[in-house]
Amino acid sequence: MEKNSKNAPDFATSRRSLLKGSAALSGIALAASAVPMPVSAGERGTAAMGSKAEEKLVWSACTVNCHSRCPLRMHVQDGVIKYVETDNLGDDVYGDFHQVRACARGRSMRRRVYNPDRLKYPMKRVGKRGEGKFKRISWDEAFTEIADNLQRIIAEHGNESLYLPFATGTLGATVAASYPPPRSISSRFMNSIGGCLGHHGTYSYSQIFEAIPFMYGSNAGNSPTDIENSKLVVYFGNNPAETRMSGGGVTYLVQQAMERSNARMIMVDPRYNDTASGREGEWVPIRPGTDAAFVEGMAYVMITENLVDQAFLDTYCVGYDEKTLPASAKPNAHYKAYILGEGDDHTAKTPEWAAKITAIPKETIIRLAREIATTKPAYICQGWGPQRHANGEQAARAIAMLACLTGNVGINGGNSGSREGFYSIPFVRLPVGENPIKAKIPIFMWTDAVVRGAEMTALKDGLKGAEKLNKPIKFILNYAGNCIVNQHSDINRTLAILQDESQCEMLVVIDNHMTSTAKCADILLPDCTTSEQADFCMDGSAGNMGYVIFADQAIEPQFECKPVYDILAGIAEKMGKKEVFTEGRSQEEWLRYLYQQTQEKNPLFQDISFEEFRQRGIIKQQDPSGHMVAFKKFRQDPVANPLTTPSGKIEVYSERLAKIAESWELAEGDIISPLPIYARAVEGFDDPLTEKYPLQLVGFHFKSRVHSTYANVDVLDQASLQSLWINPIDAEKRGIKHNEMVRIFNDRGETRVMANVTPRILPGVIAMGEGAWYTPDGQRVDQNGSFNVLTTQRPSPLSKGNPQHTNLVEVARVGGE
Ligand SMILES: Nc1nc2c(c(=O)[nH]1)N[C@H]1C(S)=C(S)[C@@H](COP(=O)(O)OP(=O)(O)OC[C@H]3O[C@@H](n4cnc5c(=O)[nH]c(N)nc54)[C@H](O)[C@@H]3O)O[C@H]1N2
Ligand SMILES: Nc1nc2c(c(=O)[nH]1)N[C@H]1C(S)=C(S)[C@@H](COP(=O)(O)OP(=O)(O)OC[C@H]3O[C@@H](n4cnc5c(=O)[nH]c(N)nc54)[C@H](O)[C@@H]3O)O[C@H]1N2
Ligand code: SF4
Ligand SMILES: [Mo]
Repeated sequence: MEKNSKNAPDFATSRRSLLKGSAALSGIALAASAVPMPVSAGERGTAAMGSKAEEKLVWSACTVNCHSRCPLRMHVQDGVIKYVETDNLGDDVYGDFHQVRACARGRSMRRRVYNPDRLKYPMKRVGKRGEGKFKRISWDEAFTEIADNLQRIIAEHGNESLYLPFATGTLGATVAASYPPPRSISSRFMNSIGGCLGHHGTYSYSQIFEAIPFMYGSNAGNSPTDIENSKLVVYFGNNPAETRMSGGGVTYLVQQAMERSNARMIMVDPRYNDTASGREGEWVPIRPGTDAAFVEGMAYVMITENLVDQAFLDTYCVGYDEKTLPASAKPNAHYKAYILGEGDDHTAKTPEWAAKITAIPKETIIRLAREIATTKPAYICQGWGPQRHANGEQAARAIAMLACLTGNVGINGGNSGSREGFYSIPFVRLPVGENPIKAKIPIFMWTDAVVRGAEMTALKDGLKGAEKLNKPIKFILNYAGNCIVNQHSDINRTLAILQDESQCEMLVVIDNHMTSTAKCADILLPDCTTSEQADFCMDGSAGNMGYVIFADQAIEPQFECKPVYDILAGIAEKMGKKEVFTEGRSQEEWLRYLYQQTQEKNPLFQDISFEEFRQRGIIKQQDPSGHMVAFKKFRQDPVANPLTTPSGKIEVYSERLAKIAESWELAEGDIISPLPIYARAVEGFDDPLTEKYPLQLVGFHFKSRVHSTYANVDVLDQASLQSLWINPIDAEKRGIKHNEMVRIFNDRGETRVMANVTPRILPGVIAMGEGAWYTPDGQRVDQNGSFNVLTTQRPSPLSKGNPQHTNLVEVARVGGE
């Protein structure tokens, strides 16, 4: 029986049936507080006062991976969510316990819960993988089929052939967390049946997280609230107005802090992004993948004009000049020699040199070098755009080098050049047990592990924890992720791999919606949404304010959906592992248990009972140590408080990287350098492939969705349409007009979308939001601006991460040649 369906509101309008760009819909702003509702203002008032007996108010949350987490106050009547509000607690004063107000996506949660794409009951595939043909089965049949296959595959290939891919749909949850493995319910399940192949890195920040610790020992950054002490904010590819949108996010804090300090903002980005637009700062358009060359051009000016912070470089760094160069390095292998043209390449990194690579005029490079060197403190910070590239590890370290050259590390108002830091409240998480399998693949290389797992090695493929793999991946459990198809690179390659069923023998998908990954499942299981179960939600990036949300159950499970906890317990039971998995607890009992453990460890919660927390909905706390200042103690006393690098100092020259560069088997064109310097990118602006595909295509994380989640919510799609940003110069060359449909293509695939002809993007570069749902036409041509038909599965050199912003393509009018 499809229970509850009779009460559900009718959101059956398909996202594609609304006319794109129609005047009637263009007025829907992302700031709109709620979806169009069959509830009058009067009724809302009554509901809020609670005088209608049948209406209840339940605190829930949006737990997706946007790096915020927002409380949603669900108004429920007759078992149906009638409307959605958000945090209304606190004075909303900056520096105090400000409100964690949800963005328009979270406020449209009803349209995700009551979506026509909702999965209703367990299903088994009957067509080809990806075709989306299924038959309905019972939960018992599903559990048996999965357990039988797991037992067979474990017997034949061992637990190393089982895999959990990147899957961040419920990253913010606690019992139902889908990621990361040390906290996720799916790894608790795997560990209770003997473990699985592990992974390292993430699609978010593989390159920077691998690279920057070679310099600093960690990735720490100052909290954005510390900008109130800054004179200058220098952002490289950082766009909090779109990627940290809510009251729990960074954008509000940055605005408030900049108002206090009156700091100027310099935005280095190929796009005039939403964070820069409308401000009095400066947009520095840059060719994708060339940030390191920009830093070098500025370093040349700073060195030759005596503007570097020499005392800082001498005291805190290794390898800036000959004085601190490690003995193992060649005498001219230091940073200063490289910049001045005294290194092995005999090329001075002059502003003229940098201008040719970056497309930033040399006068701008000189002017900005002087400004950044002399305006202190400067908050130098990068988003993860510059590092999601084929040469992203080098770019990330190079940007951090700018913070070292100017001595901005370890001080209030400065930053390490890494991404912002944030505070989260210590809270006891779901224990996941131990994974006995130690081998870890780079997270981005799972398709290779399916095809040639047994050939993968540490030196060639970046494995950690083992020299080589013994088995390819044979079984994938994909819970709350769309990174099998939509979010992984080169969709056409992935689909071809999956369609050979002798390779990956079973793919189990647990989701709420019929996504492109779900269409490939062998067994497809319908999960409850966050609104249909109780959990804790935490770890938003709210600068120096942490918070935890009690995300209670607002409505009954829809249709035949079950919470993931019960789903995995059901499979574990068939394998004789139920007790190991559940330890005899229900989901509610786990919540009570984790809360009790937290109360014992964290005084903040001691006087708040579980039931009080449930009523209160959200608990906030300021970082007890004020603004986070990365490497503050090291700056104060580098001898007493060394970094965790081998030398204890900031390693401008890294001996460890020198060794890796020598010993690893790198693919042709891959560069790992001991210095934080520019490396050419395979498929970069000067790749010979530009003769065929002359445009650089960058991606960005888009306000109308969180990756592919919320992408099937019609009003969000209409509020901010998927489009291709293209400069008028490039559009004119191709006869492309604004709002006209275009084809974007390369050897890997093709997608179609509307052109947004705009001067907000550098000529020679085009950009498109990532995450739109893959919608093929049967001929491998995507019809919906789905990014990953164009991206490559060739990993970056050091972290073997996803270079999804490095792509060469061509664009043409649909119907043109
Ligand atoms: N081209 C390109 N590709 C990219 C990126 C890029 O910049 N460019 N970015 C990469 C990055 S940084 C990331 S983090 C990844 C993100 O990739 P994913 O982790 O795959 O994120 P989503 O696309 O949001 O997919 C989340 C899935 O979880 C499901 N879901 C949501 N809530 C629930 C729930 O309560 N229960 C269950 N069972 N399922 C739920 C959603 O329906 C959706 O299918 O994408 C990567 N892919
Ligand atoms: N609304 C929304 N918010 C999100 C997400 C979402 O999908 N939607 N995803 C969340 C997740 S999981 C993540 S990992 C983060 C992603 O956070 P980021 O990785 O920081 O976001 P991006 O939009 O990929 O990149 C930021 C900016 O970098 C620019 N950029 C690209 N290449 C280069 C380059 O070579 N140099 C320079 N200087 N700039 C470059 C892009 O144009 C973009 O404006 O966002 C999170 N927040
Ligand atoms: S998408 Fe992110 S910012 Fe928006 S409501 Fe959800 S958690 Fe908050
Ligand atoms: Mo991410």
